[in-house]
Amino acid sequence: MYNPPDYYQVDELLTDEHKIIRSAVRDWVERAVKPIIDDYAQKHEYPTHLIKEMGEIGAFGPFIPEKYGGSGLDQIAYGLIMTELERGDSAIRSTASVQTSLVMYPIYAFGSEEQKMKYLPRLASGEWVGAYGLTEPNHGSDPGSMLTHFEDKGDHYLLNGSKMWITNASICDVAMVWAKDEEGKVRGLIVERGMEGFSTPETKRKWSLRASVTGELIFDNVRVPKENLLPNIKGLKGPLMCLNSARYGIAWGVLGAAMECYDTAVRYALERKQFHKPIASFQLQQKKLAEMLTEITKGQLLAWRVGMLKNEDRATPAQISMAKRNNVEMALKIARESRQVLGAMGITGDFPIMRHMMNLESVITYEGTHDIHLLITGMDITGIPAFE
Ligand code: TGC
Ligand code: FAD
Repeated sequence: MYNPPDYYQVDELLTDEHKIIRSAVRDWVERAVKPIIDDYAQKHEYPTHLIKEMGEIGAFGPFIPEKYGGSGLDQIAYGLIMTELERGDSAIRSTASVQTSLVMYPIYAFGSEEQKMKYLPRLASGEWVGAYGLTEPNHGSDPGSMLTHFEDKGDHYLLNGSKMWITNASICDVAMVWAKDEEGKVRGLIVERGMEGFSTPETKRKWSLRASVTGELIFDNVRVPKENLLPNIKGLKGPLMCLNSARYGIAWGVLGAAMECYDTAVRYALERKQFHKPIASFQLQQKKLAEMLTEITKGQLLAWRVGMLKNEDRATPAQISMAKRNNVEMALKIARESRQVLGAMGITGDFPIMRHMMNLESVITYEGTHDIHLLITGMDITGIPAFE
């Protein structure tokens, strides 16, 4: 039975509703994700059958109002759901992050009422899968230099360009695409599968997030209906506001990966004997476990506090960057240390550690690299942007 660490009784900071939601998602992950996920990762395949189930358990749009198919929950509930999903695999949490924070959120925050009614309920239920196109082949950390653009052709927009490294690209029904208008302003367009000139080749041979689909979004003279433009946002701050929400979810999500690795390492250390004793009795192994628990506890408190600030609409982008950066690095270090506790067994698919470790190599890069988040903190301290 999984017994997550809670060294500082962070549970006491949660409501009964939070605990019920967490427990329901945890049960689902235990039942539907954990038994199959290693096979899918080994095969480099995405378990598409889980998408509808994720919709059913409320993993899509938990903080979106019920009127639009969401659950109307707070940010702590969103975070707890992300933790449980990522305990299963970062690929599962990625799908929920993209759907919720990067596709539903911009439609909810910047879309027309017609757009909200058309897209949000279908995305919430998992009937439609969303993708988010910001990164381009030559513009990753610097999305403001994007080349994807559209022209006003009177009764429609004509979209050209390409996006790369896009989660769920080849299985998406709708893509939230950020492109420049004729004045060079970044705008959001909802592109639907089936629009002529829109293709989504898959990126293969990944060593990380192998149970997730990654690909390109290619726009070759795509005619996008005018009603698919998000009316209420202009400029790079639009896509960056979506990232605030997704980065926040990641700060919680990676706690799940870290806890799963820690839990595996503790159990193994207590059972595995060398030199006639459990390896847990050696100081070097205890140091690893003690440091892991310390870092998880700090990460929990960061995530919880930034969530409470977010509930009050007071969390700054820089505070969110700090939580994402700290917690992802913490989880990656814990995965690496846990792998060592298991010795050779740690490299096999019999344990979840190596899979988490490889996944976290993507998580530390996407949604803003580790370096970019450090520079965001640096800018917040000094007032001086050091990006260029
Ligand atoms: P800069 O000039 O600083 O800012 C442009 C405008 O945006 C505003 N702004 C923000 N607004 C809201 N939230 C934020 N976090 C914001 N950061 C900046 C800013 O105030 C300004 O507004 P205005 O009104 O003055 O125009 O922009 P810059 O071009 O210098 O870039 C800044 C930088 C480097 C921090 C930013 O571009 C950045 O964060 N780069 C990293 C890119 C990134 O994170 N990409 C992620 C792609 S999506 C993804 O990875 C999904 S993975 C999905 C999964 O599977 O889970
Ligand atoms: P680059 O920007 O080229 O950076 C390369 C290196 O240079 C990094 O170490 C970086 O930190 C460093 N660097 C860059 N600029 C600076 C600077 N100013 N100062 C110091 N160092 C710097 N994007 C989407 O839009 N949608 C998605 O759904 C999505 N899903 C993804 C899924 C996966 C599996 C992966 C791996 C990526 C995904 N991404 C997605 C893209 C991701 O957001 C980018 O990879 C990320 O923003 C970094 O861009 P880049 O890879 O082009 O690296």
